[in-house]
Amino acid sequence: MLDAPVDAEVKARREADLRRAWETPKGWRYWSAVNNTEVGVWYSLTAFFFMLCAGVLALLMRIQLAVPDNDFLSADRFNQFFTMHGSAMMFLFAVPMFEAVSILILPAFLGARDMPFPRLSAYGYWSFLIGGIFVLGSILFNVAPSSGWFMYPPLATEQEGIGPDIWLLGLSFIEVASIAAAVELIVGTIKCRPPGMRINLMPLYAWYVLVVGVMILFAFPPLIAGDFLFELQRSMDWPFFDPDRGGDPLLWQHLFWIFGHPEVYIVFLPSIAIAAMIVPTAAQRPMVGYSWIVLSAVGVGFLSFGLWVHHMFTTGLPSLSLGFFSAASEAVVIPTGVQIFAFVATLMVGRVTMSQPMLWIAGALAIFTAGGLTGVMVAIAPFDWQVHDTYFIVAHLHYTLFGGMVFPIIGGIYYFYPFITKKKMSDRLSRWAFWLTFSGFNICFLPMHLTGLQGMPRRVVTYPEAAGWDVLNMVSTLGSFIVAAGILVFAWDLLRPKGRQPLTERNPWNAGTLEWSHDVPEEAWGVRSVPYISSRYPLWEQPKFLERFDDGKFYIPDAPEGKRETIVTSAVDAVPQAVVQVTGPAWVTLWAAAFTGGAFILPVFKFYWLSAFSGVCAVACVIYWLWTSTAQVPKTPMRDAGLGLRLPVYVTGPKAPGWWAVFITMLGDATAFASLVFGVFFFWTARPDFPPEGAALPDMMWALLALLAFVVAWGATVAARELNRGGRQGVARWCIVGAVVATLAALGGMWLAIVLPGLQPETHAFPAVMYALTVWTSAHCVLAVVMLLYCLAGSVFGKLTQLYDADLRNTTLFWHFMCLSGVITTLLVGVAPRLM
Ligand code: HEM
Ligand SMILES: [Cu+2]
Repeated sequence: MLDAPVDAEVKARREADLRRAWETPKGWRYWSAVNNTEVGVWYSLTAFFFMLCAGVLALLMRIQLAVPDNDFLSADRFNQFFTMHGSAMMFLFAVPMFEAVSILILPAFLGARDMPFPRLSAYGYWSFLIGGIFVLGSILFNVAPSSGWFMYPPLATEQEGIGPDIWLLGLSFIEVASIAAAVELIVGTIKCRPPGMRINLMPLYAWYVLVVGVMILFAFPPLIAGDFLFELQRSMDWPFFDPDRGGDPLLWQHLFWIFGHPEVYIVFLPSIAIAAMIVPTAAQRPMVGYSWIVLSAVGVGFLSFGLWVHHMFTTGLPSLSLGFFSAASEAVVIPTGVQIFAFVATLMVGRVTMSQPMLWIAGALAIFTAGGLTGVMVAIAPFDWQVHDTYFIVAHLHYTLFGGMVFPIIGGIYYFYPFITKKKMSDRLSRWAFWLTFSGFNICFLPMHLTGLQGMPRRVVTYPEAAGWDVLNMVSTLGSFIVAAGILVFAWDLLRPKGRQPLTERNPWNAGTLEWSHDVPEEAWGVRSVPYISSRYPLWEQPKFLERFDDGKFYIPDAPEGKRETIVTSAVDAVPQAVVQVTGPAWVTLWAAAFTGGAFILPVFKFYWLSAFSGVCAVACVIYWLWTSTAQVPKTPMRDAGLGLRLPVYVTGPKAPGWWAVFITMLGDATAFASLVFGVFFFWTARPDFPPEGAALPDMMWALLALLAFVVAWGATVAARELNRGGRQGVARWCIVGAVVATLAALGGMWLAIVLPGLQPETHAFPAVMYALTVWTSAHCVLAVVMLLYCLAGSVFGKLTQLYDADLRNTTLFWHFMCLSGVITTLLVGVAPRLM
């Protein structure tokens, strides 16, 4: 079948259909596009732009520090600058850049037509843009946050002005967008691989996407939970971090670093991923030690969650935990080393030819390794006591971040540029950019190790001449401008018009992985046909691959209904399961993002009602978007997928990408909740006055009634799913109504339990924590009601039927988590305080 010729007329017709289905909107409608190629490019360029902004702040700081007793910047400005520089680099550049690049190229790696939820990508992008402009823009109005990128209380809780609120709310908003993108990337890797691409044939990049996506999923929620508590303290004066009223600033440090340390690896692993694609191409041979690399990547991801305490070595922890976290911090060197050695081995056994991207990768390896070495030093607690909060740390963190992130990303851009534009970037400019950046970087940051050892603290606006740090600082400043020159050369090469430059040939680096099968840049359909994969480097190892691919001889080479479709396969073995529709262009994603932004941003200015209104509008937009896209009963249940395969066009339950998306989102959500629970146990064990002597305790009876109502609501939802599946839709609808009523009852019971006994959240951390748990779970109750009503409407209007029940199954899945957190909340509120 694969060798039979394809009729030219059929081929042309299929191509025309595909072209029509995947057409990019023209004119101003272009901005309603949702396809990964458009969104990915906007996303990457925006992240790059934010990086340049953060870089300008760095240069201004370096000017200030060039000479002693300088007054180029005021102290307050300087504080805003380093806070913004650090926060923007981490939240607006490092993480989003990875997600942006992945959205752009992952479908090509997987031979998919698009990401599974294109509108979600677009929503994530617009949220990122709005949030980023808001957070970064604050610097122009001189109101930016200024207490450092980790916002330690009490400094940040006491601070006047809206700076900390901008940080807490603006960045929470961006974190939500980051999680949305992570969900999309994880589901894409699990469910949208081409037939035959078993999990052990996945390109290494996809493995890293999976690992990093999962890390984002578990690392960001603790920070969101922390932000939530923090903002409650700032706006409502609930004293979570105030020791005078039973709070504890260390709780913030824990929550921040449970996020903050994995974050370092979230930033660094994607670069390894890029290197893992470039290295085999440069060596022209398959990667050595594929399984070892995968294992170590998973190992690093896992270990990185056990290290956070090494950022708190100076807070007076018991020496047992010092020893443990110190050892664990050293242990992470092993899996990191395995990956780097595998790369070096591949390069040694291959014949390395390619220079442009490889140069940057080599620079990255050198710089990152140097940063890793100082990391090993500061992981030893007594050494850290000496250099904590000095320029030694500034040097260390820039070596790891610059070497681990900026260099590989630039290398990756050189490598993938021809894939996106069919042009190459300039060899000559690349060399200039590299050597300027590389030498400038070392001139800037190498001396900082010394300034640090000589005692210069970080985050100081200036220093006296007598300290003797002036020469080293001047050198650093010169270096920073050399880096800037290098980055500018790179940016120029990236953005300069290349109209007259000839197109490159297809697969210019002679790579072996699937993404290079793309040929025609103007065709927006992604892949001409979804291939069958039987090797890790199909372009090297599968005979006649490109020919068959181009002729559309593999799966879904057409779009008979003019719809955008992609293939869904099973999670481990990539057995084809369905051809599903993906969503097309829409403005509603932009609106949804704008209203979500309103909900997060308006409270900064104390417009609480407007914010609530904006939140309602955001939910309305999302409902409209789902109602008009996924909630569609297909006309024909099966479709010819090519190669003699017939596949359903609708799947529900664990086969469906949507089910996975809910499951994964709920894992993240449960992690945020678990962080709040961690807070309860933290106070319980760390504070003798939790609850304080003679304090009012929540009412046990109402809490237990609420617990009961949660269980009933859960049972009714499960019953609705089963009855609907059994064809008894009428009863199923009543069950849904029952679930709604029970949820509202649970909501009421929870509030009565804390309001009736007269708990006052402003007085002490104990009632504040009880309130916080209740607020969190209440918000989920409201969401649960919305989801149930959505299902009810779907059932009434014929969008949710016996066979097409994905919405109800997803809602039930949500309810499993909801019920669990409801039960835990009511037990913690109603029962636990009596045991403390
Ligand atoms: C030319 C490039 C860069 C220069 C000259 C530079 C310079 C600086 C300076 C002067 C500080 C403040 C040090 C202090 O006062 O304590 C700083 C802090 C920081 N930088 Fe950079 N930086 C650069 C690139 C980056 C990159 C690429 C990243 C991350 C991807 C990054 C992340 C950070 C972080 C997280 C902080 C800590 C902020 C804080 O203390 O709150 N920097 N940098
Ligand atoms: Cu760390």
